[in-house]
Amino acid sequence: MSIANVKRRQFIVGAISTALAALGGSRLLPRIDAAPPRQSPNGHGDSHSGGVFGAMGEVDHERNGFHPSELLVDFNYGDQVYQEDGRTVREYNLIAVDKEVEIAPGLFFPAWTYNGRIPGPTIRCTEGDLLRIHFVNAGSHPHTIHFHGIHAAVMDGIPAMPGMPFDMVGPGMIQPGDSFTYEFVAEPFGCHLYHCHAIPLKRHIHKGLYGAFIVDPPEGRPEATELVMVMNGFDTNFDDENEVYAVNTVAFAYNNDVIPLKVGERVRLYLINLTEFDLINSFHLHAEFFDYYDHGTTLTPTQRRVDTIMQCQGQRGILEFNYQKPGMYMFHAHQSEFAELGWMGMFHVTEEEHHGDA
Ligand SMILES: [Cu+2]
Repeated sequence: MSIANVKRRQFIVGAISTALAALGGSRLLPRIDAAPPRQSPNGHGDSHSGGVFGAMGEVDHERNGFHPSELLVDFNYGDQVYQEDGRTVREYNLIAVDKEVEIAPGLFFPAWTYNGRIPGPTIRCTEGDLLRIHFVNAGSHPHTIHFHGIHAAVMDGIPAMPGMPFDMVGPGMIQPGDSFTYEFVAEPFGCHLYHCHAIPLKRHIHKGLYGAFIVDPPEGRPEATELVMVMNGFDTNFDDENEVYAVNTVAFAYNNDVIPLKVGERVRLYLINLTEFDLINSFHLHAEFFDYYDHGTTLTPTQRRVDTIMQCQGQRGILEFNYQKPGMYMFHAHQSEFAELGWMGMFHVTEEEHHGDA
């Protein structure tokens, strides 16, 4: 890590700590009044209040065009759905657009996006459905969509190789202004992802061209409150290291808008790692344990009663848990640096119904 990087990171952490010292966490408190006290009894923060993570100011979610609380529960089952030859067909429209996204208060990132949001739409279907994904490249660079799953090479969304025929590698990079329809049968069931596979790959992924791809088993899964979290990071000075980390893009989003849960309700969390530049990312749940389904491709857990899992880039899985006691519970990357730079949030567990609102 260069000295410039250290300074950059120190600046961001410093800004966060300073902000909290100034706010004393008070901005958080009105929204989380059932939380344990986080400030000194006189209502003013003391010098230790930097122990609460957060960020100064507010991200303008309206300007971004998406809200992290909505991304959690926004499942796209198809822009058009119909039957064809005895099979369910789901059509989706994905458009690559360049867009400046505010990833922390006042910090704007020149992103490349699918449909103007990071992560892109959560594509959801059932195993065996036929998917038609209409891709339009309205961005300034060539892009593709590469889906994780089982499909023909021609639909794999990789760059074309010199001399290779179309039926071996497909259309290759979709140039600005061009379009292509990816079509395949959704399999296997699981928690998957899609991303741009244009070259240089790390730049195209890191810029924001990725999303969750959830394929439900034909028999479904037990009823649960379902959430999607895509772990990501942002290299704001383009030195191949991240300065900001998050789930669903906005640093500390779920500190500012805590995620309401009900005591005893089953929570199913689709977790996907799309962090570039760092070898692994992780998820740690406070004060509870979860079952984990690696890649989501099984109906029985691949790990039971763990409170931390790690994922390399592209790895993903399903967490299932339920909180037994009301309270405010943290979740975050267990790389402390990631947590302090934005990748942490809170579950607010109460006895009350929250009507599925996140
Ligand atoms: Cu791309």
